[in-house]
Amino acid sequence: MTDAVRGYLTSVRIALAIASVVWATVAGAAEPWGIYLHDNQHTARAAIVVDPSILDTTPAWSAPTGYSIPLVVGDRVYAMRSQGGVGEDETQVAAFDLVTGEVLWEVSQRLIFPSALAYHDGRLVYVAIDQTEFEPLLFVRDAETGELAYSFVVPNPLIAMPTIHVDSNTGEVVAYLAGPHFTNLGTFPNMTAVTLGETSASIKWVDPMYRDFGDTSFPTVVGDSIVVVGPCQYYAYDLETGEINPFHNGGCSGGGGYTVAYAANRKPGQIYVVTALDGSALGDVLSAWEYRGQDDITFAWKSDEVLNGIGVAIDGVIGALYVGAYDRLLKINSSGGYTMDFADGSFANGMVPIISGSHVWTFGSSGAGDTVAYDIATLEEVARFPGTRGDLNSPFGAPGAFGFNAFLLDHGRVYDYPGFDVFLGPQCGDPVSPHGRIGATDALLVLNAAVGTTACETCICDVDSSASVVATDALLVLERGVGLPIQIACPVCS
Ligand SMILES: [Ca+2]
Repeated sequence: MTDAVRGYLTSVRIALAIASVVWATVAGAAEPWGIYLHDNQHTARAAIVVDPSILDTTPAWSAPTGYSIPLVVGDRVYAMRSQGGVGEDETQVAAFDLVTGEVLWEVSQRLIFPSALAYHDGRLVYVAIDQTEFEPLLFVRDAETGELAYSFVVPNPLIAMPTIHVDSNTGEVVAYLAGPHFTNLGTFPNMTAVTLGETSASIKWVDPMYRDFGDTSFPTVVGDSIVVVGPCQYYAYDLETGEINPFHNGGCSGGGGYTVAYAANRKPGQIYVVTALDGSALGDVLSAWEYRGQDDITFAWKSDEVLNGIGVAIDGVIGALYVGAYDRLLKINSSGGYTMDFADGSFANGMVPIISGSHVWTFGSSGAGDTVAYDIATLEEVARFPGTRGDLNSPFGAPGAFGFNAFLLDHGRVYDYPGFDVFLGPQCGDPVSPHGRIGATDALLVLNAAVGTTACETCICDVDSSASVVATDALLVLERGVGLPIQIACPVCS
């Protein structure tokens, strides 16, 4: 390497170092998948578009055994490995690099039955029984460093997943915790609202009464309410006061629970419930409820299909609903509840499809099955990826989560099961498969893009964020590919 080239590269690196401050900000602004099913309405629909046909069909990396329910925020993945009730085992919480799988931080705790993680505003929140004090605690952890911000004693320990909601008027941040009333450990409130502060928390309200839902109904934010359901028994709580509206009583009772989805963009908004409507029902059905306020929730329609899914995905464009029914994936009209179309297949019990762009993703039924992506309009199969959670009995039924040109296949929250797999498409400086690895073929493609013989988006090939793809980009990719510690960062895709 000549002195002139070396000097040039040094100046490029200085420019990169300055610019990386800006890029870090931009990357953090990308729309996250910060909670199971993407959002507090549990639409199961990503805001970013991931095209399954451009992803490698072998994983770029896989998380260690037991890591499940991955959350994606920018270029990071957060996940937990639950001790799953195994007394001598510990629980781990970790942050991974989305592209390389590098563990950025990992902490171990002695916990009993931890909830899944929820990400909110730079923090991770979860609930578990502390094995030392034997107290139910809510933990708030800094997502950047993994440091514990604080813990707080809560009245109900067996939470599957907290829902973190910000009051749009006051800015108050509240965690809603749903759990079973009667348990082997004692009797607990079904629902608690906890206000989360910077350095401590406080109880906002508690519903001390017995209700017919358990920990498997993850609280869904519906307008000014929080909605949870058990078989035949549907409830809305006032977000602010905890006042309850048992808006449907189908005559049966028991625990358990299902997670409802909410279409907030409809007028009026519509709640979708997949469970028994009444004691005479042969199986779970999909019903829709119009929401005009905490005290005004009315039945709209029900589908006649018998389902084996536990939730729906809502298509944001035409409002169609996607749900599993044993050997069919159903596309259901959200205005009348009739079946518009279906795809044949063998779908996992308790599946919740997820949507990104114009594709709907599903789990196959057996452990040896695949995760399959369908075109949302035609229900034609587009791509399949090896692996599925199968028919395991778990309230977490979604195939996974999405990041930038990335799909994270979740094998389910089951003790000792494989960790999630990460399937990647083109990344910054990494236009050519295999993705997650930068090599000479990547540099060659960037060079071809620089001289105009092939096309490459700036978010993949403009690795110094100069707003154009030139020979310098190819050189930087080549240096990175041979192992030099070159920092590369591309502008965000338009
Ligand atoms: Ca590559």
